Amino acid sequence: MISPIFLSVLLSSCAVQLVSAHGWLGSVTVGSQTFIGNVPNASPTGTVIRQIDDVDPVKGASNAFLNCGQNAQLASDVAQANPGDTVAFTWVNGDDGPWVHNTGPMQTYMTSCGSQDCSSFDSSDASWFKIQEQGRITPGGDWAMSLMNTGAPANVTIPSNIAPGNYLIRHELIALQIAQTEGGAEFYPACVQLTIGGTGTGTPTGEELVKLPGAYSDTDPGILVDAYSNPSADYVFPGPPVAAFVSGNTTTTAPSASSASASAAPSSSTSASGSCKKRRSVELVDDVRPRMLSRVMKSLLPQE
Ligand SMILES: [Cu+2]
Repeated sequence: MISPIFLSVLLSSCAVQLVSAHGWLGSVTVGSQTFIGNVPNASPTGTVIRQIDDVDPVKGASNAFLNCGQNAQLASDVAQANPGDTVAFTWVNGDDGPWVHNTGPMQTYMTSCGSQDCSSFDSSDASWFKIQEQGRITPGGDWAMSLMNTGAPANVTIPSNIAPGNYLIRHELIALQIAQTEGGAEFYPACVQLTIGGTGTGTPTGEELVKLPGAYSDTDPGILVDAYSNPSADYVFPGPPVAAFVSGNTTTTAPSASSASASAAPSSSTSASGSCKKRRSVELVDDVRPRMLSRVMKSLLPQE
């Protein structure tokens, strides 16, 4: 029998951990070089990932922070990359454990920083083009985002024919677990500063360029959507189509499920972070994973 006092202590200690249900871009590997992101709100050190100040999702399609994430700041460094390189985005939750959400698509955009180094480029009015999008792994199956629950990165290929220059690459997760209500979709954008070499000539057309925010509406079919009622329905990606020059785009976002754990980035897979999710309304029902429950929480729940 659980005493009411014990239960209330348990629940209030959970309350302070709710922040762990969200997350941020913890690190990125560009080609063979890995860069660690600054913890939100921590004193920044040199990196190529623009630092945010809040692990909570960006809410609302016209939110200014849709651009590069919550109050994103310029990063001091720039990663060198080449056309065709893999950029591996490793998202973590608020406690540095693996990403917790598993319902929703991922998309990747780029924008030119022009002749200037991206470390001084204000992207708020930038024109972005899409280079990648991925929804479910198989029709009616799990979303690609779920592969990151093991700590695996999402792998995106820099277009093999992209023109050289300074670019921001913007990876975006859209968590849809409460997106059946307008304004419920959770946006997690993150920007990485690159300089791309090579001799490519690929550029987007004018019609393929969009503003962020600006490209989405809260009522877009991929943003105001019940992700559960009809799993085999085609997902309608918000924003523009992938730019036409991105030929041979291999959108192998995250490794296949069978190899995910083998290639997963180091992570504390036994972390009890996010252990309180089952106690939070319907929003997180979808995200509950047994390994994320602490032993104590587990003992309070029906055995699965
Ligand atoms: Cu979250």
